[in-house]
Amino acid sequence: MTRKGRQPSTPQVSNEQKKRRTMPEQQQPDPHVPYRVYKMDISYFSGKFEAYLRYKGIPYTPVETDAKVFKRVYAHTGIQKVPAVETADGKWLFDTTPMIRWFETQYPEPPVLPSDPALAFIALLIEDYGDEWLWRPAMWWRWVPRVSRWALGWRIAGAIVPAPFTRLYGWLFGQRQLREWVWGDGVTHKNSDTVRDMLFRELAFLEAVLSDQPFLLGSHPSVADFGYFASMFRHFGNDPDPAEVMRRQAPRTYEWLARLWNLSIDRLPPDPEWVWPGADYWRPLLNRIVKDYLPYLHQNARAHHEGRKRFDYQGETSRFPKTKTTTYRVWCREVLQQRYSEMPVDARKKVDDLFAGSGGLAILFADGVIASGLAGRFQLPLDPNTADPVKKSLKIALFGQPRN
Ligand SMILES: N[C@@H](CCC(=O)N[C@@H](CS)C(=O)NCC(=O)O)C(=O)O
Repeated sequence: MTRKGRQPSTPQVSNEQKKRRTMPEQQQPDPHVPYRVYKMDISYFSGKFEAYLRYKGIPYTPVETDAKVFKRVYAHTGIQKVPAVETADGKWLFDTTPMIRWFETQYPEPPVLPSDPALAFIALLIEDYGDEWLWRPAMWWRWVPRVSRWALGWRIAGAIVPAPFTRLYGWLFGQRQLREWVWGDGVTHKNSDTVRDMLFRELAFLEAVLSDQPFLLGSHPSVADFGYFASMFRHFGNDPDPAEVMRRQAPRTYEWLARLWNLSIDRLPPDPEWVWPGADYWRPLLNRIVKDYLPYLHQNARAHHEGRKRFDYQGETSRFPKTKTTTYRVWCREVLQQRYSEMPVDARKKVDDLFAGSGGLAILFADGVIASGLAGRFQLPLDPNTADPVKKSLKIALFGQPRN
């Protein structure tokens, strides 16, 4: 694998799909096409986003990110993170959740949100849970086992620095990840096994739901699938230790990863058949959302509001002392509150009734709306005239930008 050798320029869609997606009925040429997608091939969120684009048949050219590309992404989006998108007419997009939202406005078929507003809200909530709550165990499984830390550190280093420095940089990067996301972020020797075991609970849930239907909410993938896909595809289904766990304990999940990655809509029934998450095997996940994830979002938002850089998270099944306060996740909570409030009354009632069995959704609104101050930042596409080209600090240039 050479540093600059992996920049395929072929759009990742068949000609048939291209025709279908790029020539909608309106006959207008799409000024945004083709998209350049800056990504890293072992990255959690790049995997999520590419799976989405592939399923929708949206033509794009993947560009593997190296130090130079990171610099460009930073200058245009203000954050050194992938995936990011540059459109053919020079617009920029970043962050998978608002990007998917924007792409849905451009390419509505097939929709990745169920038509029932109650189920659509649940899909968005699961997407967010997958994105944010599964990040910690994904970091644990990638960076705590030494084989994985060395292999992945080296792999990432190969994309960023020239050959003589890859081992050293890979080692430093592994240490940075442990400090930022594991031992420096509320994982201790006492709760380390709990974080490791979060994977087993997710696999048990996925195996149950996938034995009944091909995708989490029925016959077609929804944003709930893409949210879960992030950790499952590029981390748990890929890294040396959890990939073997998955192959042994969760073969249906392993199969779902390939199914989603290789999906084209011609192979699906014409009309989606969405399934309400009422079966018993959903309860453990609904409990985790209500008793762990939403309390985490609430406590994080409070800490943000009170100007605390760290807080002691306490949920039903876990405790993360001195975890870092994350402004981005204050924004995630705001978005969920907004989506909930946008639902018609009967849809809200349906959602409330479902979550009542887990203790109810009141926690989503505890202390009301706590503003992140980030709302304007995620209006996509970014406006090239108002976005200041951002200058990088030396710290970001040397150590990257782990936090949003
Ligand atoms: N919320 C963002 C997260 C993007 C993100 O965290 N990307 C990681 C790779 S998966 C990254 O670029 N990290 C750069 C770094 O750690 O320096 C999204 O949904 O796109």
